[in-house]
Amino acid sequence: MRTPVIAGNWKLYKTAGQALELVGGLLPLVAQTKGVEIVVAPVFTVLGKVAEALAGSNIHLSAQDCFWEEEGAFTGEISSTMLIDAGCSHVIIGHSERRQFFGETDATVNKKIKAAIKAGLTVLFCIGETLQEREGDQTFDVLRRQVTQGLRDLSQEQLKKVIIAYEPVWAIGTGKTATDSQAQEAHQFIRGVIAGLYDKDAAEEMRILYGGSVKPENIGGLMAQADIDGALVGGASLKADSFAAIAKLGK
Ligand code: G2H
Repeated sequence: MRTPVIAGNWKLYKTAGQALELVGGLLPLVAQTKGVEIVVAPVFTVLGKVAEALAGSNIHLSAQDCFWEEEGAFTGEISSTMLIDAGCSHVIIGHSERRQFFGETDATVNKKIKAAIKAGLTVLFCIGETLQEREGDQTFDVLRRQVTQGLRDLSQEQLKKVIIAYEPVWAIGTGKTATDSQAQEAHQFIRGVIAGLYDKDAAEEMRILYGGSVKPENIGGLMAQADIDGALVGGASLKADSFAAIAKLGK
């Protein structure tokens, strides 16, 4: 059985005070929520403070990105070891906003995933097609390429530290969610790619999350799909009540 994951990607929101207020509201709401891996991903500058607030709780801390080198002359970057030092157990890598606005490629995603796993982090590895790619009937080619290249050279043992997040770019922050069956079709395809790259056991174990305008109103239908193991939530993770409601609907 795959433990579901509900992860909140706070993106570029929340100053320290706002982040602590959100966590303070969330902690009591999910304290009794069991059988779901709950994760929040604030901005770098508040990681340490949020880590202190989450200590001893059932909420895991994630960063939104990391660099592939451990240290060196790389102005502006943060390494996986530094994220662990700040209290993180997870990191998001390859989010479509990083691919779109910050030059992230399948090759840089692969380097980051390898470095993060080597340091001991669990990776939330994001993939997904754009609207143009979907309309051009390229969805499955794009997903296969992103999975194959992103996971290149990872052993089956290392793969256990990876959670895939399928986020169709056209559904991110737009209010347009993929239908339950569109999402299921993509998730099933991704699981098949993992089976081809590794084996059936690896595919069965892989958690595959859906992301893109997930809300309390649509999480139930998504979670009812056989290959959907949770959600990466943006907008709806910025309020304690909506994120807690989503976490409670995890299978
Ligand atoms: C997709 C998602 C979180 P939202 O980016 O990663 O954001 O739920 O706002 O579409």
